[in-house]
Amino acid sequence: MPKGRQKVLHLDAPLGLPTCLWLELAGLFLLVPWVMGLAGTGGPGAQGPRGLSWAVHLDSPEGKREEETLEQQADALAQAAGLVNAGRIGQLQGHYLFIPPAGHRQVEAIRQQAEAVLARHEAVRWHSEQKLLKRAKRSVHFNDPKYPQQWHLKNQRSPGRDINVTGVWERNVTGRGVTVVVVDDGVEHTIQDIAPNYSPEGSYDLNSNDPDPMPHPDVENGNHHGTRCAGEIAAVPNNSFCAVGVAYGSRIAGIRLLDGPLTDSMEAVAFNKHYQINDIYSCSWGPDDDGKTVDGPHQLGKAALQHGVIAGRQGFGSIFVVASGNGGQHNDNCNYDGYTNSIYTVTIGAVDEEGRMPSYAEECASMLAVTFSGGDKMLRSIVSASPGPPILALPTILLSGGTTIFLFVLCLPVLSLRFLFPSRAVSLRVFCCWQNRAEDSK
Ligand SMILES: [Ca+2]
Ligand SMILES: [Ca+2]
Ligand SMILES: [Ca+2]
Repeated sequence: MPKGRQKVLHLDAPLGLPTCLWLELAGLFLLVPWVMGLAGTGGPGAQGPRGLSWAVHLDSPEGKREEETLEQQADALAQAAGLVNAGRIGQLQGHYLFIPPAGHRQVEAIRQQAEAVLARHEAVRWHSEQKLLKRAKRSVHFNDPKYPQQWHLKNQRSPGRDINVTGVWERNVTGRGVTVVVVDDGVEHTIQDIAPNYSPEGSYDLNSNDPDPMPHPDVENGNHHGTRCAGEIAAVPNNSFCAVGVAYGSRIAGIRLLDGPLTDSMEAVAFNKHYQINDIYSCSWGPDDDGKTVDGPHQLGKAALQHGVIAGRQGFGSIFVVASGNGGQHNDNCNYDGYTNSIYTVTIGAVDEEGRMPSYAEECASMLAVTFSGGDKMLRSIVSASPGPPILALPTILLSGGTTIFLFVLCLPVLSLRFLFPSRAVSLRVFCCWQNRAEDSK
C-alpha cells in the first residue's frame, strides 16, 4: 500500500480545534513580515500607491555604526525625495526600498520629485524605480486530450493518489536515452503517439521472422495489446493526440511473439533480442491465471533470462519486469508463476485508485512493489494509446507493470543500477508480464 502524500492532520485532539485555529492565525501574522524580508513595519515588500517604489543603493560609510548610519541616511534621503524608507532590501547592505507616503495620489508628481532628488544626491550610488516582472511557474502542461484522464500520472480528483511523476518530468527526466521493448503481439508503430519514439533497431517479429513487429489484427483478437502497453510507456506528449506516456522521452521497440505458436526457444530468443539496444524488456504474458497452473520459463527461457542480466545492456544487465498476475478471483498466487518468482525479474503488483488491492490482483513473496492500476466497479481505469479508437481504458493489472517499468526507465539515465545493485548477478531485472486476460476484459 503506498502511503502517498496525504495531508498531515491537525493535532487538534489535545488543543481543541479553536486553539489550533488561533495558533495558526497567530503564526500567519507572525510570519508575514518575515516572509516579506523585513521584521519591521512596511518592509521592502511594501508597495506605494499604484505599486510605485524605488530601490536605492547608498554609498556605505566606514565605521562601526555603519548599519545604523545608513538607515538614518536612508530615512533622510527618502524624506527629501518625498518618499518613505520602507527598509533594507533583504540582506543587501546599503540597499533600501523607498515608497510614496500613504494617501498620495499624484503619481507623476511623486515620480518627478523622487527622480530629481535621487539622481542628484551624492550619497546615491544607484537607484531604480521598481517595475513589475513577469515570471511563469515551471510546470508541465500537455495538450493531449486524454491526459486529464490519466489519473495514475496526475490525479486531479484525489491529489496524491498517483505515481508522483510530474516533478520528475519538470526536471527533464523523461526516459531519454533509454529503450524499452514490448515483447507481445506486436506494436503498431505507425500511430501518432508511438511513431516518433519508435525504435526499429530494437524491434523484431518472431512470428513472421522479419524485422517489422507490426501487429496482424484478426477477427478473434485485435492484437492491440502490445501497442497499448507501448502507449503507456512512451506515448508522445503535446501532439494534441490521445495520451502521454510515463516515460515519454524513451524509445519504444516491439518484439512480436504472441501471435502464433510459442516455444521455449522463441521465448529465449525474445528475451535476448537486440539486448545491447533494448534496456528494459516488457512482456505482457505468462501462465494461465486460473489458480491451477504452475508454470514458468523453461530451460531455454531461464537460460536467456540469466544471460540477459549478465551480458545485456553493455554488461549492466537487461532489465525484466513482471506484473504479479490477474488471477485474484481464482485465488491464484504469483508464487506459482515462474516468471514472477524468478530471481532475474522484478515483480510488481497493483493497487487501485483508493490504494487497495483490486480483486483481480495476485500477491506473493516475490512482489517488490505495487503501483496504480484499474480498480473494481466504480473505480477508474488506466488510459493508454490504442489503435482504432485512440483510447482504451484498461481495467486490470495489465498496465500497472507498465507504469512501474517506466519509472525504472526514468531512473536509468539518472542512477546507475550498478550503484544501486553492486552485484551484477542480483542487479535489477525487469520483465513486464501483465497477463493476456487483461486486454480483453475491458
Ligand atoms: Ca512483421
Ligand atoms: Ca499524445
Ligand atoms: Ca498468476
